Amino acid sequence: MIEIYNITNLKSLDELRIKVLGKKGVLTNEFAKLKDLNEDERKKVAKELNELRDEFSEKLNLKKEILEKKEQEQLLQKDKIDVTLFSKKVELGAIHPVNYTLDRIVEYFVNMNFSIHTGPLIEDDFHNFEALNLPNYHPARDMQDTFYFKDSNLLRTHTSPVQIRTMLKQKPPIRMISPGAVFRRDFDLTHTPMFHQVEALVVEEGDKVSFANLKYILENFLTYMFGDVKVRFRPSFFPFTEPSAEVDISCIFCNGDGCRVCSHTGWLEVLGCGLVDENVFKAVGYKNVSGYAFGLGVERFAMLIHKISDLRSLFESDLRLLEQFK
Ligand code: 2NL
Repeated sequence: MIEIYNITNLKSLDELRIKVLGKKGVLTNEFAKLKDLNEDERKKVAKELNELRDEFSEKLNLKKEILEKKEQEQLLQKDKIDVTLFSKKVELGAIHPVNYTLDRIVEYFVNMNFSIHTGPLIEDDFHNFEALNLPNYHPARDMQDTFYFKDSNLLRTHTSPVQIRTMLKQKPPIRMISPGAVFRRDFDLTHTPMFHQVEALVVEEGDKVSFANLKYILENFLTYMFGDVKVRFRPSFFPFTEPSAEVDISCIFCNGDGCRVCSHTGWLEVLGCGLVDENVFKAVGYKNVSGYAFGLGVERFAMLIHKISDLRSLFESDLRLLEQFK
């Protein structure tokens, strides 16, 4: 009985229980000896033993309750948290404005049921120039504008080769965009040797695709990107489209009144577009089809959307710029 008082944990208490009441326990042993006694003695001893057992069990259960309570308290103490403590500061990252803009552009076209295609950054003359109706003597092929490797390979100057590759692999209808990095030998206030482009291409059999389709999707897209702006189409020229147009939006800085950003014209040029030139379809073996295409610079869109004045700040990984986009 005394032993119970000294026990400090549940495991030892259970060991004591087995030692006394278990199969080979001391008390169990005494009960077994009863059968060797005569009737009178047996009654007397059995009564004593029963009392002893009941008392022991009672004390045991009482101690068990106390120990269980104690262990639970210890556990709670161990897991205790101080809710008034200051938590460690978690540094939040920010999405780069170019990525944010690219995500929004892609989101629009995915919603419009365009599929996304990507392709190699290192291209050959056929996919980057020849198939796009850029003949050998075209100035865009100049070493001045294009990064060439020792062989005839080059860094793609636009993402159009991705559309060429897709048209060579698939038959119309085609409804795709090709986002990605492009490279040009240009480095000044408004040009970086690497920038990002998104081009779109829609091709259908027959004469289903018209300039009206192109105009609709671009007006809708530009409103999605820039809000309530006016959109205008100016006749232009690209070797891979005919007719071609450049697209302006009313200046988002001065609302079309004229300011430094829009060179006091009230308009900002945002992309180039047109109906796909017959020669491009010829180069990929398409006959009796119609289609539209357009291309835009992601950095330029990002600068307009976020009102960033210096293109180079998009490439400097300066945290002071990025922290503004958390
Ligand atoms: C611009 C103009 C443009 C295209 C890209 C294209 C692609 C194929 C066929 C025909 Cl496969 N056209 N792409 C068409 C018109 C304009 O980009 O100013 N980009 C920044």
